[in-house]
Amino acid sequence: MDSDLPTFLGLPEDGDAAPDVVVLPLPYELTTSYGQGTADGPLACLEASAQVELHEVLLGEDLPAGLVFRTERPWTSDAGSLLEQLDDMEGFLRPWCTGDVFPLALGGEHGILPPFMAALRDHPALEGDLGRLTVVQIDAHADLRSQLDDEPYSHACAAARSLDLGVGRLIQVGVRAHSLEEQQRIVDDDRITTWFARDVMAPGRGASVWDAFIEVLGGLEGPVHLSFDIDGLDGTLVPATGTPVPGGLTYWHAIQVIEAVFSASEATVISADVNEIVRQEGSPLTQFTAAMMATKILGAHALARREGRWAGHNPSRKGPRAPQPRHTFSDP
Ligand SMILES: [Mn+2]
Repeated sequence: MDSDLPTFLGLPEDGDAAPDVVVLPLPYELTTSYGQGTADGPLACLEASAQVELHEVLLGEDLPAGLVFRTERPWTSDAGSLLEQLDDMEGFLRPWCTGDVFPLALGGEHGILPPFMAALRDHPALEGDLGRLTVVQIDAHADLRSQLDDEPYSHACAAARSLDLGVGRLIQVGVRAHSLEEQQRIVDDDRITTWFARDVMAPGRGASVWDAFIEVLGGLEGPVHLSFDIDGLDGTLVPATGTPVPGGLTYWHAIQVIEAVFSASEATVISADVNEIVRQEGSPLTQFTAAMMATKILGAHALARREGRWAGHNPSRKGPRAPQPRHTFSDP
């Protein structure tokens, strides 16, 4: 990549080596309802990542821990319409969703999730069925609206559109700002389980609810995508994100979620995103927190590989399989 663009963790990268991990900056911002600056967030996160310690305690070594990391050039699109932009983003992500490489996207608005789901449709671990995928979503918001300001692809609808694409199961945690419509969808849609912040973070009894949630993550089966909206964290940790909300997860709660999903013995985390990153001026806290989370995800992935919980090409796959028809947002 260009020497003027930062690499993740500031590591030197060999553009000729086949990557094990690819970091995909998605400076996408179209529908943010309150804050501004998610388009610059991925770059801010990459810059801040140079200050993150490389040592991962669980690995007992420094990242990249023998893996080849690659930081891709940021996604860009000059498409005129939102739906065409989503098509472009799906095309940008798709080559990294073949099962050989672990893709970690840095957003950008949470609206990146539906194109990521569309790009995963050919992932060998899904065996042609997006219904095999579980999405674990850390978020202050449910993102289950049918539309926001007449826009069905608003970031406030990201989880709903992903389910519409066929995602089989959605597990949300940290939700504490949602609408009546979203509450109804959580109740009505059997695919959704929501662990509300008011339950898992309740003083006293919250600790046992949290333990029950972590146990559910440990029992996950099959392919998993981790979607980490940083506003799921308490607003004090990410004051610059689009819609910071008090009452969210602590740093250590988030670490526990990441470690639990990556260490689930019957599950494989095939992809992840950290989104709604906004550059904080005057203090690097927001982008540094995001960089810490992204680093933790890659450390957990490295450990999963070492412990044989990364399938790469799915061993259960039997012979060649017809590619899935490509999903187009602009011409569904
Ligand atoms: Mn979100």
